[in-house]
Amino acid sequence: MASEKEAALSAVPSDSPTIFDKIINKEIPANIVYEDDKVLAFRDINPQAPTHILIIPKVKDGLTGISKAEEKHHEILGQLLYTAKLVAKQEGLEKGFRLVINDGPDGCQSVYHLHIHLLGGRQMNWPPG
Ligand code: TR5
Repeated sequence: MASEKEAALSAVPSDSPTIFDKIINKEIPANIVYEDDKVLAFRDINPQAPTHILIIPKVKDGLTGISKAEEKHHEILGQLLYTAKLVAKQEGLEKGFRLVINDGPDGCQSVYHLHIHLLGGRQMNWPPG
């Protein structure tokens, strides 16, 4: 069976609903760590670090990925980043953390609903793979 990342390499960018819509609508369970009227944050099902959380806009509004951002998205983009900082604090990541946005096939994006990965709880490496 193909891994999530192998699947990403063949994923076709699309504006169709994704698994994240089902999480937003509470149709499938997720380990939610933060929620307000605009933003949802939940634990990644396949964690790449002791803390691995995805921060997403509740309304996609065309934001399949960061490359689709337009001027009208300034506010939600700021809210997503600020939420990442809040959640990092909530998770006790005082020693630091990493934020990642994968975009498109070369970026190894697998879910076409904008999301910020918050990774922490271990020493990160650089350069990333
Ligand atoms: O590869 P990109 O950057 O698009 O990140 C997508 C992320 O969504 C991956 O890290 C996946 O592990 C994560 N993912 C995929 C599913 C899922 C999830 N995180 C939480 N819950 C999930 N469910 C219920 N289903 C998924 N298919």
